[in-house]
Amino acid sequence: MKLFGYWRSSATYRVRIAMALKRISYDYAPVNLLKGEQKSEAYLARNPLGLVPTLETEDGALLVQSSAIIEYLEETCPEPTLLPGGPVARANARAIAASLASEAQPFGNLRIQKYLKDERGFDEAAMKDWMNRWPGGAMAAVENMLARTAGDYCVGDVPGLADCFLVPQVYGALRFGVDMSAMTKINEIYERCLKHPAFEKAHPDNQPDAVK
Ligand SMILES: N[C@@H](CCC(=O)N[C@@H](CS)C(=O)NCC(=O)O)C(=O)O
Repeated sequence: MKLFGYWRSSATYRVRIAMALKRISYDYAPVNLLKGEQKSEAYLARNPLGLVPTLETEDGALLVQSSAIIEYLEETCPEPTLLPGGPVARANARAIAASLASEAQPFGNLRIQKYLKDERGFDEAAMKDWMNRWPGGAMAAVENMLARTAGDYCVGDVPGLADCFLVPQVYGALRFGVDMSAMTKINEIYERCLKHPAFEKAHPDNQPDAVK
């Protein structure tokens, strides 16, 4: 399989964590978002959304949207599973992942940042305020959900789907100055995940296209 992505992309990072947890090996094809390669004709032919990641499967299918890619991996490589036991725990894991994927990450995406800075004149302080209010606000809601679901990881004591979404979101939030000081459980899980070998392998700094 071949994963098209970018080292700092949170959506690519989710897929890398899932693949590392499942011990799936793959080739990596960097797409430089800062150079706009996601909008090139060649890349759009692979991913009509113009976003990373894209996963090319062994039989040549081109999969887009990190949630759909992770579901595909779960279906085709069920062990070790990313989902906790029991329908309620599974619903909670999916709810945390969905909250981060649809209510936090989109508001901090590169194209939104570019629009706010270039077309709306947002300076650094206004950007920080935006990041705290929108992605940060959604993360604060997830912190409250974790009070019901977390053990050592987001749902129970085994890392899984929700952690694949949480860790990249925290990585981005730290970059963009989101105040996470009151997000005790999120910080605790993040620190624990960083020490886990699969999360370490998937970390942006450990990717071939990482800029040191
Ligand atoms: N919902 C999509 C989000 C993908 C996404 O937003 N990717 C970002 C990087 S994290 C991207 O490609 N941004 C490029 C741009 O904004 O032009 C997914 O989960 O795959």
